[in-house]
Amino acid sequence: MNAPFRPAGADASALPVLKVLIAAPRGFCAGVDRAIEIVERALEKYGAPVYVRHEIVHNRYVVDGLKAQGAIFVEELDEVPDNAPVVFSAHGVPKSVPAEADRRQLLYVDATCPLVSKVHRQAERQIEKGQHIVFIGHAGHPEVIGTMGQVPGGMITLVETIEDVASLGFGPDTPLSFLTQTTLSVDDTRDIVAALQARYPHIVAPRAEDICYATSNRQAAVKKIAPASDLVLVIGAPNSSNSLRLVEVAERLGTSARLIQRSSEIEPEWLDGIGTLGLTAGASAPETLVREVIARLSQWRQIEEEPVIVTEEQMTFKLPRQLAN
Ligand code: 2E6
Ligand code: F3S
Repeated sequence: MNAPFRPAGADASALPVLKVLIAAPRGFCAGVDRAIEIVERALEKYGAPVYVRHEIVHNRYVVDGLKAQGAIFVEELDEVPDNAPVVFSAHGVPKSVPAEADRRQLLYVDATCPLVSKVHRQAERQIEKGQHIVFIGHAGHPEVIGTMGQVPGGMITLVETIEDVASLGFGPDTPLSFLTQTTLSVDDTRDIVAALQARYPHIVAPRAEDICYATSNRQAAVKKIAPASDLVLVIGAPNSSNSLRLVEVAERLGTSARLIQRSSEIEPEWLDGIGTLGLTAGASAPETLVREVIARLSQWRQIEEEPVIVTEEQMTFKLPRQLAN
């Protein structure tokens, strides 16, 4: 049965109720806020065009907004002309990238999230101490490429799963440490770390958890809304690691979940038989897209929004010196 449709201005109370459990925290984290502000300030200070190496954050709406202001997005530095400023994305870059920028005397600004940079510094320290690093992350993700590129090849080994841990070939005397990507599943990572510690009891853990506060808070909020929801919608991009993890969290609790980039993807049939909908947004998805989803849902249903707050976030990060005031 197709959901009734409400033309603009018609009486919403005639429509069936849809309770929307809206997760908090959701959406932008401090690292994303900072990265976007870096591009905007670079445009103000240097004028357009400003080049950005990789999507500044994994969100098309954000990227299109910055393109409209004069940003040009590229994947590699060889696409940046010699006299143009370039910003490195929030996900971080291998050491070879600033080295190449220095060699070419490019003006660059690094928008790597400070919590990713912290992992980079830990990697350097662990290598200085003579430890081989086992890095837990998703192959091919730009943050993984960036973090693995902080240390010489052959000194860091990627594992994605417990099965990867079982096939590691280190002897019992190899000095080992581990680090992780910032946007992993909290639950999967706990299991992978346990498998590593079981095989290599001497492996050195990071000083503090590498999974960032925003990732773990957004997962905790989905754990709260999913059991009470008939369907969870996650606003985020298919290449956004932290957003994909939110879909997984809901599904593992037995609730169907869909990743959407924009409200226009929502089909009215998705609401058939749905009384309670969970709604959240990945760390790179702006709040305006959440409001857009609520507006679309209200074409078919009388929306009763209920915020579900697991914690309040206060984190902010300073801008790089080049762009601070
Ligand atoms: C940088 C590091 C972590 O795919 P991922 O979740 O890493 O990235 P975005 O851009 O979706 O989220 C923000 C971010 C930036 N997270
Ligand atoms: Fe940084 Fe975590 Fe956001 S690593 S960019 S605070 S998702």
